[in-house]
Amino acid sequence: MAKNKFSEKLKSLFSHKSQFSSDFFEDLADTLIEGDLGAKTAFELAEQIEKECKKNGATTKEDVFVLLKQNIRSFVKEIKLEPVPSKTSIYLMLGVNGVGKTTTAAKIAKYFDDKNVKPIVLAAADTFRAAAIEQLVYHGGKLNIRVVAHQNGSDPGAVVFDAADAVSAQGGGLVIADTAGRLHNKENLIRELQKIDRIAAQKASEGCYKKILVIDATTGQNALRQAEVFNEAVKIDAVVLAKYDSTARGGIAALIGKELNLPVAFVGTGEKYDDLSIFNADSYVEAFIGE
Ligand SMILES: Nc1nc2c(ncn2[C@@H]2O[C@H](COP(=O)(O)OP(=O)(O)O)[C@@H](O)[C@H]2O)c(=O)[nH]1
Ligand SMILES: [Mg+2]
Repeated sequence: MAKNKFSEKLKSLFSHKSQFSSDFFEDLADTLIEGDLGAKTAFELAEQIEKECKKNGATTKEDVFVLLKQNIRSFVKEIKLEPVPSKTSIYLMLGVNGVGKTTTAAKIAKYFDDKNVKPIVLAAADTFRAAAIEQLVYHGGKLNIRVVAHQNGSDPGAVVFDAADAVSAQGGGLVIADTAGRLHNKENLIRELQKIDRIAAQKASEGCYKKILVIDATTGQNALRQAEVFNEAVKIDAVVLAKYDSTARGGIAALIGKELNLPVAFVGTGEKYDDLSIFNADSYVEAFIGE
């Protein structure tokens, strides 16, 4: 994460307040909003902690901090993605334009390639722009990973179909499919995604189709709204928190966990292929809140 201004703000709040008056809990809510927890969750959380403090007779800063940490930790969900050997896994990368889908698709391909998952095929199912196909072909070339691509403007479902056949023909493997991130309106998105979704569900082995939503950690509340829309359109299995290196807040992982029950699988920490980490809820909370 970028220099963590949020945990510093929190630290300063705790160090300036000598007493835990209702004033303190209002300031705490404001601080939590600045950390990207959203107004609703921030106020609920501050209220909850105030209640727990009274109930448990928590009086010291340490007590209150522990309660805050426990509460936030209870929101955060993690998930481990693991392709099953000899099965056809399909990971469909979803998200609006510019969040980091294509880059993340390449990073995840490299991550599993390093773990010896074979074969891996990148599917250029963002057929809306020629540049998107070229971008994925470029990454595939750099990483020495096969890319299945059709012509610009072609049917994205057919790309996923062919990519799945390519791995199935070799006895199973992993397809990572990039998609277009158009989000003019919900109905359109649902229609566009439903066809790909149907094909992927049909072609993947049982339980091996995962819909992965990429969100941009710097966009705060927008990311929650995007997650809501995509989750409604096709049920999301896992989230990747891209551009985590560029945010000083980062509460979005806790927020989508609390509001939508969505777990995070990976965190993007830069623009290079290796700038991808497995999401760990405990470490995340440590980094977000501080110690
Ligand atoms: N700093 C940083 N930049 C990222 C990360 N992931 C993606 N990007 C950058 O975000 C921009 C958009 O990424 P792209 O993959 O094209 O987004 P897409 O439109 O969703 O496919 C590119 O300049 C990427 O290099 C990340 O984890 N950290
Ligand atoms: Mg893209």
